[in-house]
Amino acid sequence: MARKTASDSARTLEGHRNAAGMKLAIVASRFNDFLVDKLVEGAMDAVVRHGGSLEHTTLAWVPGAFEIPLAARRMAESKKFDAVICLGAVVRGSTPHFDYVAGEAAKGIAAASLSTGVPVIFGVVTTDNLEQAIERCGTKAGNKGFDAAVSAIEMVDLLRKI
Ligand code: INI
Repeated sequence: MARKTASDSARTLEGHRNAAGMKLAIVASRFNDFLVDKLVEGAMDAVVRHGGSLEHTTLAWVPGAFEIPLAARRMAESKKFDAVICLGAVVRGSTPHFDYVAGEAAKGIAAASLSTGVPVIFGVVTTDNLEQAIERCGTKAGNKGFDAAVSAIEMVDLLRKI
């Protein structure tokens, strides 16, 4: 159902969350893999719950969040995928170079999306401490991997309508 707008006459575009037939890629970083594994599970759960298929989903592992952009960009450039979902966990407490790793991951993911025109979704958990990270990886604060996959599905459908 399209969102209501202030004007009845405005044409409103909104992506639907139906992943049937979509080819999705996930790029996941192994650093903090006890957290990232949960994000991957969440993303795959979202794909299946929204009508997608894991047979059409490709998972690529990279060493850390810093390496996500290059792999994500290569996957997006390949045009084999409708969207690329980037998953990682960067925890400030244990990362003196947190700002560099998290910042480069965020910038690189955005650049990959804009330069290829393929939705490349930011599902990297960046937190001050481990407790906050655990909360975002499938406990108190939901699962950011699930959320990232839903964003990917919605963006693929939206771009098809524009
Ligand atoms: N990579 C992460 O994904 N999360 C982190 O918390 C992290 N810490 O703590 O340093 C991290 N570092 C590795 C980095 O992403 C690169 O893999 C490494 O610097 C090699 O380029």
